[in-house]
Amino acid sequence: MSGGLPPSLATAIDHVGIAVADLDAAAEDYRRALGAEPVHRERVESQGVEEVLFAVGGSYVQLLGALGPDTAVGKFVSKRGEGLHHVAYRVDDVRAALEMLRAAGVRLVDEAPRPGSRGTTIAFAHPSGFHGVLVELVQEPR
Ligand code: V0V
Ligand code: CO
Repeated sequence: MSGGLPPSLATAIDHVGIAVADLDAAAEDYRRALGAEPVHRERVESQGVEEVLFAVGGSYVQLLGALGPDTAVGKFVSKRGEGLHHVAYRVDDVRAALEMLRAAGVRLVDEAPRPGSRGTTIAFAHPSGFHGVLVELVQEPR
């Protein structure tokens, strides 16, 4: 199935981001439903979010609470309600992955990598290129 295609973009699903209205309440619901404690909690001021992470296999579920109404997640929750906010693909090199998307004609949100949580490096591609789903690229700390 590789005829004519470049090397694949990603190595795994890093996480699924879920926008929630009340982070503490959502974290408790997920804790009970998944039967697992959260593995990480962090405020990422530059993205206007606070996250709670649950590990599932080698991937995470990322609950996202908005730090204010004018943030990406704040606007999302008020317009669309709680739910799937983005799918994050794990890549070896965010800068190279952004170039691959650009070469494929995919509309980008970020022209250059930015800091994410856990010391990761991240970048976003627009939902229009992925049939309505916002896409994040994640490079783990080296
Ligand atoms: C908005 N729209 C979305 C969407 N957010 N569609 C799918 N998935 C989303 N997450 C739709 C919205 O319903 C509207 O559709 C349209 O886009 C314009 O909405 P808007 O509220 O005016 O939004 P924009 O255009 O101002 O911004 C949307 C984008 C923005 C995606 C460009 O949210 C953005 O830059 N996101 C990247 C940063 C981010 O999301 N950070 C939070 C996660 P209609 O009504 O026109 O049909 S931070 C994170 O994950 C971290 C730190 C980490 O993992 O480490
Ligand atoms: Co994310």
